[in-house]
Amino acid sequence: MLRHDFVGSFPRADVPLDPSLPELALIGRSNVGKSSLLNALVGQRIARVSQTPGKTRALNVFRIDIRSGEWGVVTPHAFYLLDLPGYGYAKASKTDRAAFQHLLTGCLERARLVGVVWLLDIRRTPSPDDGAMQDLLAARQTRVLAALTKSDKLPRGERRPRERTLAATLRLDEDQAVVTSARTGEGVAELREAIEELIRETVS
Ligand SMILES: Nc1nc2c(ncn2[C@@H]2O[C@H](COP(=O)(O)OP(=O)(O)OP(=O)(O)O)[C@@H](O)[C@H]2O)c(=O)[nH]1
Ligand SMILES: [Mg+2]
Repeated sequence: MLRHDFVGSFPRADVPLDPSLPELALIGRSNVGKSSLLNALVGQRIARVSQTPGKTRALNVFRIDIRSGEWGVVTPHAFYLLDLPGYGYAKASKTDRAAFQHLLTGCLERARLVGVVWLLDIRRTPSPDDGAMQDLLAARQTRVLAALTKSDKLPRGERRPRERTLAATLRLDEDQAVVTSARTGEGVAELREAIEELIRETVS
């Protein structure tokens, strides 16, 4: 991913984006590291990060231009990356939680959404909210890349076994899951490639 632009911050999921391009959403519990991973993917701090859950409060849209050169041929692909509020933040007000949920489910219905990057903290057992998200994604047959975040907080030797356990719990293929850390950069290139592959598949 080379070029990126901040398109805007929107309170509603049905905002029209012009030009129309494939879209990919970052979803996961509050504080799981969505905005941090977005920054790691593009290699720059474009999304706001905070220690306090509930930082991202709107649909933030970034336009990404991929340029992959093979055999001297440069193929440009562009898509929108959608950074969303997290789910499951217990301390958020009831109104906020309902609004965030509405935004999230609305985004899953966007006509040009090609899939989601679903973030799960590698150290944690999936929460009931994660389970509800899993059901929603399955019902909608949304394509999922799972990013297991904050791997730097787990000793190296425990990462693969934990990846296998989580993939089994969430009924994901192991090639759908990537161990990542926004802090050390582990898995970021691999995730970037998986995203680019998904975008390429949908536009070709
Ligand atoms: N150690 C470690 N901390 C991380 C990593 N990624 C994010 N964090 C920290 O986790 C906290 C939350 O990160 P955010 O990127 O704001 O999380 P978010 O999912 O966007 O949160 P909301 O917008 O509130 O839903 C911040 O304190 C980050 O510094 C990581 O890979 N390793
Ligand atoms: Mg955020």
